[in-house]
Amino acid sequence: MPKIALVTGATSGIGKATAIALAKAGYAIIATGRRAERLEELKQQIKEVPVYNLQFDVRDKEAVKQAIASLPDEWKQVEVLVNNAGNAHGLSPIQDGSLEDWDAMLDINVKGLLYVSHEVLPLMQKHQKGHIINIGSIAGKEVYANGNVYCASKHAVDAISKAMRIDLVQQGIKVSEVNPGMVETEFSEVRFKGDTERAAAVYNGFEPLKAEDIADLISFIVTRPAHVNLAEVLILPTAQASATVVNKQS
Ligand code: NDP
Ligand code: 8X3
Repeated sequence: MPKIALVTGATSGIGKATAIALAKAGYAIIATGRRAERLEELKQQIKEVPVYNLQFDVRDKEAVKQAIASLPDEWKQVEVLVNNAGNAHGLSPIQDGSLEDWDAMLDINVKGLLYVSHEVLPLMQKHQKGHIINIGSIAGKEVYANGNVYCASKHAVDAISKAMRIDLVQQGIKVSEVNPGMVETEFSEVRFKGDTERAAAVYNGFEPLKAEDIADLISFIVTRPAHVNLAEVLILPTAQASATVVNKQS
């Protein structure tokens, strides 16, 4: 069995592109997400290495526990964990926010990342080796109007990543945080609850990042020599200078 990478949220966007890129880099892939048919399609698409699918909702800690425990022994030596599953839900001033949206963002982006890490870390600790890549965001470095709870969830990912790095350094486990700016994926469709026109408008007038750009970066990060850790990377489209400053042409 080649080295193993587990990617959460591999059914779409950054996670899917990362699974494909890491497979090209020679990693066997554990692909996770809720949409089983998308996981199956990905498995068919990746020809280079073995792929193992785990379908679960990262919000459900029992399901996370059971899914990781169910891995066959030959799949248990996970070397790379990409904590990618997450989304924004809504874009409203705090006074108009929806409790369901707030729960979704904090439960998925923060608690989901913790639940998955909690189950995978013992597998890494056993071998005193591993690399966790947490997908944060520019929204974890800055806040912007109406981004309130999404920004809070990504600031939490930033804090958790720094804390993980401190707690795991004695065990030889690397922790990296990748903080993208605007990437055209299903992200805005989810944020705007299926309003594809509003979602597409987010990326009008400039060239956003592609999921593959983030996947390339993750592939680069995990293939550095053992003594090198790219601890934090902010990656932006050329047209983006900050969370709110974008050079739009139209
Ligand atoms: P997508 O909507 O394209 O992908 C989100 C992925 O997360 C899907 O595979 C989805 O799988 C998974 N996911 C969502 N909720 C759950 C859940 N409850 N349980 C399990 N899996 C879940 O968006 P992106 O690829 O853009 O987003 C990936 C990460 O990148 C997120 O953490 C996002 O915050 C971050 N990010 C995105 C940016 C962007 O501009 N696009 C910029 C900065 C960061 P499924 O629905 O099948 O469960
Ligand atoms: C996604 C990037 O700027 O839409 O994390 O919040 S942004």
